[in-house]
Amino acid sequence: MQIEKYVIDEHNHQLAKKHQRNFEHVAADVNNLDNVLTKLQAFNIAIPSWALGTGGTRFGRFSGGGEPRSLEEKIEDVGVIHALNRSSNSISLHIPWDIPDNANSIKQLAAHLGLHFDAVNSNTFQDQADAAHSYKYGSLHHVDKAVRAQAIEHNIQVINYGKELGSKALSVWLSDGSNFPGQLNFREAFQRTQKSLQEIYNALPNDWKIWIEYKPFEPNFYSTTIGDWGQSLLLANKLGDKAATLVDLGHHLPNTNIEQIVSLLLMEGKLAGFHFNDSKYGDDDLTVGSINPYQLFLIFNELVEGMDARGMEHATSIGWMIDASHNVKDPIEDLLQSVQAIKIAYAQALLIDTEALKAAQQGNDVALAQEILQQAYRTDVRPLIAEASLQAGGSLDPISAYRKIDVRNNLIKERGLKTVATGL
Ligand code: LRH
Ligand code: MN
Ligand code: MN
Repeated sequence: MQIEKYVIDEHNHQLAKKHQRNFEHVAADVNNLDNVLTKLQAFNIAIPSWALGTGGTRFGRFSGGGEPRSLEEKIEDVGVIHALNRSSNSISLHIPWDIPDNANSIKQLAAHLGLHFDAVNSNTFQDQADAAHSYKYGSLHHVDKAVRAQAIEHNIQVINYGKELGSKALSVWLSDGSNFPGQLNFREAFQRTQKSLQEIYNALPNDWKIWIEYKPFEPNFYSTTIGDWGQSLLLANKLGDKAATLVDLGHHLPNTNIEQIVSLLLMEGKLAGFHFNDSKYGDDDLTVGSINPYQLFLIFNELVEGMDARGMEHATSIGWMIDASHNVKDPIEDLLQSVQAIKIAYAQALLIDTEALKAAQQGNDVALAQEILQQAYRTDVRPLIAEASLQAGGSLDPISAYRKIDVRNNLIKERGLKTVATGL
């Protein structure tokens, strides 16, 4: 299914008057309006191929109908998202959940929809049917060299798939860890991981990056071999310039100050990018901004400030990606909401009066510093995002357009009610 531009235009037309009123009201107080609109239009967030079907839990899975049955159909779904919001121009593949055997035709289909391929993700946290060795006790940190070699080989194969698709980064998340004290020698496990990663690093093309994701728990509940940003950064520093740390918002213990981590990784030139999601308890993978939008805003405050300080291009200097999926909402609506939440936080951060904030910090005027941040956070920036989307040829209100066009029922007609996409 493909959404024609005139359908979006028609829907925009119905919303135009109200939008104009709202937009003029907010725009009147924004003195860097052109800059904000230009930056919003340049900003894109990659969609994970594994989030286009209804997510499962270990207790069950309830398919929503019309789920993509193939990689081609997943790409079409991302095409729908991008046509509506003009901010989702790439897809991130998880291999072997998606195997791009026919790279040329896959690439063509994506290009036809205005899409390209973001980071490719390897998977050594599940055993594959034809694999010689099991990852039950880990992959890159495994005590058995043969298991490590299999996991290294898989990562190199993922790089090769990515090369054919035009990706520029390999994203590595390991579930390696231990469930019980005594199970592992921490130092040796870390050293084996480093050696294995070094071999993968050596296979990276010159213009590629390796993004090292950390996570403190799950599926292991005593230790994780790359458990936090310190351990990831340690590895990235040992590996070299092409390695950096990937921040998945759900991969922190409760109340962690993620924005401070972001600030320091940026300072070190070691922030690879993000897996955006939200959570209340752990790695809940809930829709971005659905639980703690203020934290998201504070992260974007650090991003905008830190990137500007280092002269970095916001849209292209790091990887922007969603890693959210769950089991009750229409996945496309969920992803539209996630992208919207990210753009809202970004736009609010762009509105911060940075000079005034700096002065308040220098003068230790704590109350004023808080006022300045919250002035931006409490601004309803949705009309600015709608305007940026309109100017880029997208929808003023992607979710209401999606419903009006009745995309899901059309997908169910096309694909059937009982389809299950590959993924978690
Ligand atoms: C691990 C993780 C990692 C995986 C994805 C499916 O929790 O965040 O990024 O690749 O989930
Ligand atoms: Mn992740
Ligand atoms: Mn996760």
